[in-house]
Amino acid sequence: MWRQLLPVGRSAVSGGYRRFAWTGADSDCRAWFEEQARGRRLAYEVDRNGNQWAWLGDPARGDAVVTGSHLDSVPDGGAFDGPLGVVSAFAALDELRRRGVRLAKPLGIVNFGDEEGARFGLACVGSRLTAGALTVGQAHRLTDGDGITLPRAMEAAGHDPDAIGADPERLGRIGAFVELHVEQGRALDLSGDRVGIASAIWPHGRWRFDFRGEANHAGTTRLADRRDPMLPYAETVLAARREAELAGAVATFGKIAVEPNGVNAIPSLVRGWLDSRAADQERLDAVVAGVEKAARAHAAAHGVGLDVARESFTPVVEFDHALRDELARILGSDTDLRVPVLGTGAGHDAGILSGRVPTAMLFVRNPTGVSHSPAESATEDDCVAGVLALADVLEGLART
Ligand code: HGY
Ligand code: MN
Ligand code: MN
Ligand code: MN
Repeated sequence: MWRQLLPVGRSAVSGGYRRFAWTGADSDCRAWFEEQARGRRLAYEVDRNGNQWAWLGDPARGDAVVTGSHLDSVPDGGAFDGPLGVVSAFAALDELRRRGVRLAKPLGIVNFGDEEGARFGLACVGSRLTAGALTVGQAHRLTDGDGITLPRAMEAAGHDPDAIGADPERLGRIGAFVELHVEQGRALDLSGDRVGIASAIWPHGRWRFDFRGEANHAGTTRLADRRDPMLPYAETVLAARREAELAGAVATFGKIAVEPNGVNAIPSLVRGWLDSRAADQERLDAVVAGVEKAARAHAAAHGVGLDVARESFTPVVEFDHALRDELARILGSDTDLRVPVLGTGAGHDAGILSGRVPTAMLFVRNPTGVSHSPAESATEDDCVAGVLALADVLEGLART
């Protein structure tokens, strides 16, 4: 199963993945999901927002136990971020069938669309739409780097963009959602454990910094006559690192757009995106305020204009304590598996659903700790431990 998915959207050069929402690679991933569902005689459907669902039992009965994750990726992403959760969901179902478990509740497997937001700039579009955390109007205005809007991209992939919208009835039928995900960090590697349970997702967001200067000739414009936006941008990137260190948080300027983007032209515009995350809101606010203050001072010093806009924000997510404790109880009975509880700075669909549906996450050890990179890794043994832990959890939550 895993091997069939591996080649989809993979670069022969870097070994990284490029599976952007509503592209050919995304369609191939969706075809794989449908094949896995139908091959297991599961009821298959695509919801109004393009998320894919596979059901054992009728979800209309309610109190369903659902597991899954996403199949899309960041540019040049790793093999496990997202797909491990979806593959493990199907493998855990296979394990329940092997055990002969009789389920008292409907069991669902989901692939949430566009979790990474790599194409349209907003993470978790499929789950946000379903949860009503993104309006139809906001979604229709999402546009990719080539000026293609989300509705047009959906339509080109054969999905009706006018059908999108909140789906409270669907969420109302879910009694528990458990997302298994490769750990994006080294906590399990350092603690020597194969599997962990998530306690919380840090508050995090994305801010856009537009530095507006004056395009001019790189060879003939005296330094004193320049209004070069690249300079305050560079100083702001360094300021972000200092602010993050001060607050014990993280801050990243990982994406930049330059106009006119010519080697021999002083830019007219430098657009940079800040991704910042912290263990609590106070620290996050301190980082963003500090970066914005520094950016305004540096822009003014270079005679450059500055606009700052918050593009997305996700408040802290404390996962459902009762469900988290239930997972710990279920897994705790599995004597040879210690299962620590850990927080994360990574956003997930589980974070979006949390608060609307009892939600929990399981993490599988990543020996490199690296993610959003081809170097992301997980050993076969740890992946199997993750599948067995997920099967235990699903059995414990859905059994007669
Ligand atoms: O950005 C994130 O934290 C997630 O991987 N989408
Ligand atoms: Mn990711
Ligand atoms: Mn992910
Ligand atoms: Mn996720």
